Amino acid sequence: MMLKNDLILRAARGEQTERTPVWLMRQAGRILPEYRALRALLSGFKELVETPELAAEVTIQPIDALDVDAAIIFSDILVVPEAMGLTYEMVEARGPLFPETVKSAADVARLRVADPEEHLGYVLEALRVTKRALNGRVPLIGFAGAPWTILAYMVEGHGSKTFSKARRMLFQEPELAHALLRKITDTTIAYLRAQVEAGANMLQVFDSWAGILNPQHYHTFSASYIAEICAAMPADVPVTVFAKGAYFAHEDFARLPCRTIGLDWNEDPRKVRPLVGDKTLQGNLDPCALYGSPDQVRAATIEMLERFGPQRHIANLGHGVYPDTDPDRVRVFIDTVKEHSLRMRQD
Ligand code: 1CP
Repeated sequence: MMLKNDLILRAARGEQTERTPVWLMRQAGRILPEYRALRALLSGFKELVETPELAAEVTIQPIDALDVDAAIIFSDILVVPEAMGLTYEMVEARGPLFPETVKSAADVARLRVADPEEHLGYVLEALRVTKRALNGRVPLIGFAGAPWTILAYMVEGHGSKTFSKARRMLFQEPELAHALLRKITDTTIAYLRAQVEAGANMLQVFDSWAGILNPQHYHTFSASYIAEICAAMPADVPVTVFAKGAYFAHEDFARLPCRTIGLDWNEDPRKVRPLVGDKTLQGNLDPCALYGSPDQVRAATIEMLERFGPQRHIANLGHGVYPDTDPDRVRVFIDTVKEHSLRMRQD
């Protein structure tokens, strides 16, 4: 299947593009009325994630509604711990909850390295259905959580500001942490490779809790495993690593065998560029900028584009779009990227 729009793939590979590609983290979800309408008919989040036709439908909604340059498969990073044997619940308006957590070597021993077709077949089927329905309109992004971020949920059991149980394990029982990270990494490598076979054109690794580690721990317990994952991917599939808050880890980023580094809104791309070689950068508008007036959104977007420069940039927010954002402001953001990035190439 020939892609009609491959801007994001070319930008990720570092090739020249005629304008800057744009998509939004969490573009499929509660910002869209068509998502909320479908969601209201269902028992919950998991039904949506586990029904391939429905997951495909909400994956494509932002392509129709927002005209973004990529689709990201509708799923969650927490399907991986579940496939390994640790079931999650998605508590309405609160977030994920693991009734059982990992506390001991026996707990780690009980977990399996998941088989993608057997334990995550519903995600792979959603990718196949989405791919067919997209009919080459835009590339499809597959994703997984970084092993450290997955460990954080498996040990803590739910979201947390500090994830102090998980960080405590790194200090008290580093060997146990490594044993768990090993199993998560092996599962994730097989899972992401299977996503590519099922139709993903590029991949993103979300290390949402990178920023709470000290630099040594980040290097040892997170970046090293992400590097292994990137190295195990097919050479023609660009990988983006988004490690939120890891402004201390630019040297680790530079060495990662991935094409693109995602930046959150605390980072200045002008400072990061010279530190990461020829990698492409993704990001990084503050999601709160979208609460401004249309003129304010336009101005903030233009300022962001100028900081990144015209090439080797994939425009996005610095984290997921907040659910109460007005889709019309999102459209202003997207249209401004398209118009202004053309203009940047003319003068
Ligand atoms: O019913 C709902 O609408 C629940 C909200 C929701 C949604 C829409 C959750 C619960 N997950 C998702 C989908 C999701 N999760 C996507 C979909 C594709 C997209 O449009 O982008 C993606 C990429 C994720 C990835 C994800 N899940 C991350 C990494 C990215 C990030 O935001 O940092 C994390 C940390 C999660 C865990 C998770 N799932 C859901 C929530 C509320 C959370 C965060 C919990 C916490 O604060 O710790």
